[in-house]
Amino acid sequence: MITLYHCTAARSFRVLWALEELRLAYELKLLAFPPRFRQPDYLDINPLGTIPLLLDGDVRMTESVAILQYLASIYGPTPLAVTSEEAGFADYLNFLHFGEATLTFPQAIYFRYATLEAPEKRQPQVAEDYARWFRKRMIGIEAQLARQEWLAADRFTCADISVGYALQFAHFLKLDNEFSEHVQAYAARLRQRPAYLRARIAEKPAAAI
Ligand SMILES: N[C@@H](CCC(=O)N[C@@H](CS)C(=O)NCC(=O)O)C(=O)O
Repeated sequence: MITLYHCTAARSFRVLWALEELRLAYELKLLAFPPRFRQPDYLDINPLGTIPLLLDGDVRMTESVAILQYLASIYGPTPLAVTSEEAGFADYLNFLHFGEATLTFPQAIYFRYATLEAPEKRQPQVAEDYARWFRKRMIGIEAQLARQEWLAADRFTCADISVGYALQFAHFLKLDNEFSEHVQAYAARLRQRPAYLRARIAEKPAAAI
């Protein structure tokens, strides 16, 4: 049985969404955010203190995008992955990682210094710089989405889950006010997916380990 440690609306949502797209059975362990402070016993299971944590037999993984690749490889074949034989393979890899490394990274810094820290430790200038950084990096998907419905291989894939989470996080942080028309339409398409909606329902209960 797959076990996913998750906090509502955190990066682990990528994994939850993929589990629902793949229709896999899983146990969801919902934690209070940030777990390192609010659930210190979690550090016994994951010394990094971060989520996601995925357990699958002897497998133990902590990187959301790597987990998407793992699930699609181990529980595929699935159209969620693009193979090296397909024309969209390079786009697939690029956007898969763009979602986390280029889009979510500056959002996380913004979140920390605008919201998460205690008021006396907030850094408005740092927050503003990283908000700007995030907005500028959106150019990396705008051109692609002006030409096509999905980021790679003319179908919904894990690359869309990776970037889709960043767009959802942007909405949560109110960093989505300058999204282009194409990006807004893309975000709306993502939100209509049945697996996305199931994942949103699954993360609702405020349970804790
Ligand atoms: N690159 C990792 C980042 C994991 C990460 O930093 N997760 C955040 C939540 S979105 C977290 O656990 N933050 C709480 C903390 O660092 O204490 C991934 O994509 O999974």
